[in-house]
Amino acid sequence: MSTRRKFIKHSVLGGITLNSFEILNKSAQLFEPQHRKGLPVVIATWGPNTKATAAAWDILAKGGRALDAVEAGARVPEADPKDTSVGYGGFPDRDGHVTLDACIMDEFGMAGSVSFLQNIMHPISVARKVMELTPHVMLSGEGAYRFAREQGFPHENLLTEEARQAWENWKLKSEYKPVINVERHDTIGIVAVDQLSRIAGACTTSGAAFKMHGRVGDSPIIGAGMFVDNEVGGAACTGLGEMVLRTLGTFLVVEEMRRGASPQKATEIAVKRILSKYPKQCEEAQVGFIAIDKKGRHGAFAIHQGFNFAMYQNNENKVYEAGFIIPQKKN
Ligand code: SD4
Repeated sequence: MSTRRKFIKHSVLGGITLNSFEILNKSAQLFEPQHRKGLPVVIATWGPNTKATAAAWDILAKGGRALDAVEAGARVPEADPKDTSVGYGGFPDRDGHVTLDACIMDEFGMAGSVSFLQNIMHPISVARKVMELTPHVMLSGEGAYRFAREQGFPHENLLTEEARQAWENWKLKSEYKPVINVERHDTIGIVAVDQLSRIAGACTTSGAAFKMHGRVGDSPIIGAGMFVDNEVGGAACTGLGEMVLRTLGTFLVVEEMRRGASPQKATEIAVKRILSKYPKQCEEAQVGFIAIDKKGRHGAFAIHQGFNFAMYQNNENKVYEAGFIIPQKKN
């Protein structure tokens, strides 16, 4: 792990200036991971999601389909009450409602998505049903809920006591402010390539904590929170969805890989696109991308230091630090 990446010292980068960009452009290739290849492989945003990559690996190792693997992986944090940014236990919006967004994509380029879904623990599985059983890509709100119930998903209260308490505390000031790398977990984006080189991806979240009621982020939007193309590879992301929505970040990552960029370089390009358009917002907000290509090479990059990811490959399930542009402030 320690030899896996060479991190550049960023002490020269006090803030985000034009000079910083020039330095970054020169030094970005130093983040290039020393690639292992090898299929199958599964990669997920955030370290605690080794449990999700393990669930996905159980399927991949037996020769299973990437689509089944990413769905199984995404369901792990969805059911975990301790994970406060996905599914059950997710922090609510400012009115106290847990509202969920998710999307999934298979090796045929088919896609399914749900947004603003309430009281259903596994939005990723509802998204898969939208993909497989309807002529549509996306169902939202009440319609998504009704469809889920018709498909046999139970109605559940997803607001845990811990999340309710956090909401009560938030209401004391009612300040909405993006917080970087909260507890080092967040939205799960997960991408897998199976033994037959089939690529699939999934993304599921309770969205930004204490968001406006009705707000939908990047996570259920194909090409924003997640995108795969079976010819090329796949990407997923986490962080402040508005910045990803405006740049269609994961679509950009996959298109850059199509044009020949390594997964690492492609994630760096997507982060730099965001940084160049919204430098002020980037001082406070985090976005991190993960990517893998059809050969099983991977990459990961974020605006701020502190983004990590889980990857299961060659029988090893490990957590790695992503490359970044802005180093953590020293206290
Ligand atoms: C969103 N990207 O709703 C998601 C949530 C997330 O850090 O990853 N928050 O904006």
